[in-house]
Amino acid sequence: MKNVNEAYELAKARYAELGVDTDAAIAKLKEIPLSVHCWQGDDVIGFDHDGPLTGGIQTTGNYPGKATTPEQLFEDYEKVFSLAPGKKKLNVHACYAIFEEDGFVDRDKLEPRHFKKWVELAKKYNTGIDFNPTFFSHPKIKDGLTLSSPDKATRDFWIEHGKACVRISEYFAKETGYPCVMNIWTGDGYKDVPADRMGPRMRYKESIEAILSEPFDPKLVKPCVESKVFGIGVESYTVGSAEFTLTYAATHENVLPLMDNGHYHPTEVVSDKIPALLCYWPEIALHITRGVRWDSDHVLLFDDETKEMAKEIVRCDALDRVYMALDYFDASINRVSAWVVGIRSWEKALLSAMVTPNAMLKSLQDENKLTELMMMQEEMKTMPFGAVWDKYCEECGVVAGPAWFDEIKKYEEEVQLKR
Ligand code: RNT
Ligand code: ZN
Repeated sequence: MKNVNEAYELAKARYAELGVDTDAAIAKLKEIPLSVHCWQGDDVIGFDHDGPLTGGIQTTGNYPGKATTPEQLFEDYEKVFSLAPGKKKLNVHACYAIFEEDGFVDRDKLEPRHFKKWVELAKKYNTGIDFNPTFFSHPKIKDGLTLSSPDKATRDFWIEHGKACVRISEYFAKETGYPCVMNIWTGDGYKDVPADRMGPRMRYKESIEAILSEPFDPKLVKPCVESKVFGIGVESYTVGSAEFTLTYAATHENVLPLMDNGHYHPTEVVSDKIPALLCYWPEIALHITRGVRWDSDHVLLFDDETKEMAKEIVRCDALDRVYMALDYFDASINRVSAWVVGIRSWEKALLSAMVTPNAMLKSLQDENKLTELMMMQEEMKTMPFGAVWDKYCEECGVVAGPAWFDEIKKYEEEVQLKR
């Protein structure tokens, strides 16, 4: 892009007037890892089954060119990494196990060797891997339930899956040198009014305890529990509700709460929950998504709530205490472009938060100068942020401005549409 440096120098001077060091912000953001979900590439299907996506989550759309093999997914992932700036980590679901000559094993028997290729990809990018046991899209889900099922054999199968994932998570951490955030989410629940709400929760609690009785080094493996308010076909009752998971994490050593911002009632905002949890938790985890009217997992955009979440992480000085992961899936548009737009949106949100004069705004609040605070917050919205963003992209070696989409068009024509 033309004039990136000239525009940046002007912008830098404007920000300097407010006491903001844009060079420092750019340098810092380059070091902040963002966990990039592999499941945007193939509509949350994976490689271990032929069946549909189940468990209360859904993708909509059938844009051509979906990755259906590990090779294709890796190819797409690499394209994404070349078009989105910043330090990325891989985020893999257990259903993305890669079975080679020695063949298929079920989820309770998964071993590190089934993820060897993922480790090779991570090493290529000198990064780590986050991991997720997959408690959906599988015949052993009985009547919509996994870890909370009244059937012991069903629970045991899924507990064994969880334990296998703890071992794989530790393998990832040891191989890559980066801790592995291992997130437990199940879609367990009921479509209609249940007769017993506590029973499934007690069983869920015991099952998670059984999974995490598998020995692990808490410096290497960071287990999380993710809450949810409802799912498709599971509207009346969700076993892993917000209160359940937050209390589980609070009462069990070495377990973190994970908030997905699609998983609350529509007027609740995770931007307000982040600083609440940071008052108590040394570390928390996030799934960053965009819900449109429900937990629709639309592609993340640089919108107001996205910016507000990033602002909270930055102004609480918590960039090293919050594990940030993307979690959305759109099958109605080019999937690689969807991936890139979401990553770029979160990186923009973080950079924009980092060039906000947070200390000055805080002191206006503390001095009760609320008229001036409102005015300043509005003025900030028209600062020349775009010039700082373009500079960040160029420094990261990715295309600034919309020209990155030329690459998508080329890739779609030459690779995706030939699949
Ligand atoms: C579902 C949860 C969960 C999944 C992924 C695929 O509502 O958000 O995190 O999206 O595990
Ligand atoms: Zn999620």
